[in-house]
Amino acid sequence: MQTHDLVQKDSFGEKIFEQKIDNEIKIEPKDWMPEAYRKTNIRQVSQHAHSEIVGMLPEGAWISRAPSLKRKAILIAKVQDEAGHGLYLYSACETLGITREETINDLHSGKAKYSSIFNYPTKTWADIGAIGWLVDGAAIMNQVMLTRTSYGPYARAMVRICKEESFHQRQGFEILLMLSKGTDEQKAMCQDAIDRWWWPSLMMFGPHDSESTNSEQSMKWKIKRKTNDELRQNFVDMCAEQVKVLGMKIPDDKLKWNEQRMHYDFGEINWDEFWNVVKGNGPCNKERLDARKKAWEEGEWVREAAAAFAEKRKTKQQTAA
Ligand code: BYC
Repeated sequence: MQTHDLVQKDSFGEKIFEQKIDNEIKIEPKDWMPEAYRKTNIRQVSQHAHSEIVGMLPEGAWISRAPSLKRKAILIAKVQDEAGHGLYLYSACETLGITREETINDLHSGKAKYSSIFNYPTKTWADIGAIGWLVDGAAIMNQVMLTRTSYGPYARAMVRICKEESFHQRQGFEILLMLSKGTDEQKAMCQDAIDRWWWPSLMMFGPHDSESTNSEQSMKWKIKRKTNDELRQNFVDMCAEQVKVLGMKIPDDKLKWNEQRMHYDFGEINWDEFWNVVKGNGPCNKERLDARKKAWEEGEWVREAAAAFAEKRKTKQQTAA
């Protein structure tokens, strides 16, 4: 094929791509798509998958210390759900032409990011409640818009994930509600967890729109449907009301209802802390990555056994046919 044929084919493909984006038709794996669109999706979907898998660690640490059998069973189910989310997302990512191994290598080498939130420690049982209420709450706020993202496999994965995240958020809120009605010590534990998780949860939405390098293009391509600041504001508005039910306080002196804006005003995030964590220097970054690398190495024999079994089954089926 001549170079000009390729250019013509690309410009035809681009026209169809743009029409689909304009008309809210999903882009599917075999459709033509601009290379930068593919790369942006690989970046976002793989980082999202890594976040789900790394996100199992802070809560996983409390499975053996859950205060009752019922709490243990719920927490195990929740952590397993996160593993499932990671798997749907790694699979969605593979449809963009990258292998699972490549994405995982990028996580282990530090090339790919994962959500800053999972680099904080879980110090008490109340942290499990705060993660459910605030972290899963922030995640849903972001992910509901992603059910309408323009890349089909990502959008479809998000539908199921959102249903599960909604259960996660409620179970977290219920843990805090129980503690908030408990002894003075339990109430203090509840407030302490909210104090430590509030600001990192606001950081989950990413930098201000003015500092967000990817937002403008991702909004044009309808990968993102709302900006980082819009979603963060929606989250603050929601939590500022929910915290009243708990009888607890959000650790922000500037949090105040603004009648004109019809939104809550709130204080400034410590962006130095955010970027420090994103660059790998948060309280648990090293611990989290070491845990993931160890799990990958220790799981090698399982992957090899599964591949050998699949090969054996294929040969058997071919021989039978
Ligand atoms: N942490 O241009 P921007 C869960 C990076 S897990 C680390 O605004 P974008 C759960 C960003 O990647 C849910 N890095 O980026 C699991 C970019 O760097 P690169 C996780 C961050 O992509 C277990 C740079 O900063 N959710 O639910 O347009 C238990 C500039 O940012 C962060 C998702 O992953 C951060 N917080 O917007 C419980 C949702 N923020 O990549 C719960 C999917 C920004 O150019 N992702 N950066 O090197 C997204 O919606 C978007 O990627 C973001 C950022 C809103 C996060």
